[in-house]
Amino acid sequence: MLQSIDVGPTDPILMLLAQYHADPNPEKIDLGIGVYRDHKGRTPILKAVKQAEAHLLKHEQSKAYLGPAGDPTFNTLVTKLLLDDQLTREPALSETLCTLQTPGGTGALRVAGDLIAHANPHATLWLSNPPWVTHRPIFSSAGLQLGYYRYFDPIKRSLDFEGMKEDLRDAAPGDVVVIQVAGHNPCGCDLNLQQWEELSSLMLDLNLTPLLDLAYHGLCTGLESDLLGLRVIQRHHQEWLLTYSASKTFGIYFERTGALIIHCKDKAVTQDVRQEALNLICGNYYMPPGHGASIVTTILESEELNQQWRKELNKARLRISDCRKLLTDSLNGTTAWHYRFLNHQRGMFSYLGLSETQLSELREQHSLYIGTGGRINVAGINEKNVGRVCEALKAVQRQ
Ligand code: PLP
Ligand code: TYF
Repeated sequence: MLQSIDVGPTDPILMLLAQYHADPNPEKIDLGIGVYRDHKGRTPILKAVKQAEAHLLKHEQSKAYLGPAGDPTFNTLVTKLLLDDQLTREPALSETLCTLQTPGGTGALRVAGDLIAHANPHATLWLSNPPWVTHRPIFSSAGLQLGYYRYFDPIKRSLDFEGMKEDLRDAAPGDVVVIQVAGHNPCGCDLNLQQWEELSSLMLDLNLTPLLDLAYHGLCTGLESDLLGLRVIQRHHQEWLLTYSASKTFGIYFERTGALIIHCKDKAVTQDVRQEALNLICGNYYMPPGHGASIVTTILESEELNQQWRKELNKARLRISDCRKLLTDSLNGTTAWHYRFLNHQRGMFSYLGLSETQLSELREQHSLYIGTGGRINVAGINEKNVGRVCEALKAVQRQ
């Protein structure tokens, strides 16, 4: 039976990582997969995380099953971390909210996809063009039909907001729009306040539901300012979904920690949505893994660890922005291209807009590994490799 299996395409991020590992060149450079790196190219464990783990080792009482919603304390703390006080403080408002711990942001996206497909099997889910490459398989596996809205203008190399609005006018009532809240993967450009307001009223006019995806909280402009778009949606919309990844923000990638937060129009709908989400989770992974959520809970519950985590996160954010400046300064003047547009990009990624031919030449001739479309993990740039990165980019642009 299994010999007739139809093999789909491999995830391009993982494929790039495999090519990087197979490259024998000791000078190879990985600017592909989106993990934070320090100045030595390492992905360190935060001190706050180590201290939380030491605390857990001593005080954790049980590892009994948590249930499909995960740890209620984690869910409350994450909700408070992300949402406007007003929603979490007032019991009448919090009755329209439901938070579920999930296996990473990816798990939250998949549960959201299953829920949408269950609620409206005819819904089209709108993704940015270009999308985060993993959005496509996650939502297709949930059985959803996909649409794309323009997001990146390849000529101006910035957000194409007019194109985005124009394309979304083709959406049907009941469709869902996936919007990344901060640090767009792969483009590195986000909506400003006025654009969020405009987009919100467009979605209300067209009866579209926003699905906000937040994977780089605190790594773009700051813990509060990164939530700008979420605040706008919270203020104007009755129905929205938020998928949250703690992977980057707490540096706990393989612990698979995230959450799905859903806001519904009233208490009765919220109860039904929550119950159906739990049913869908039971038919899938049954319950999320516990350790990462225990780390986040321990950090957020302790004043001291909370401060330590905020300090470390801020340091990482500032380093990313220094790396972007280092790359831009080193590139400007060295090639026919002007790279100042990179300085307007935010978060872990910069997007160069490179062809497949250029990308394979970078890999084959220069051992430089860059993601689809020319997505660079900016945190992978350091004083030691920046010269070689610039030389390689210069070489492929001569063609
Ligand atoms: N959404 C976006 C835009 C991402 O870039 C990522 C990856 O980090 C995720 C969601 C999911 O992250 P994870 O499943 O590792 O928590
Ligand atoms: O885009 C990236 O490189 C990271 C890594 O399901 C990643 O977000 C890739 C796939 C995935 C989760 C994380």
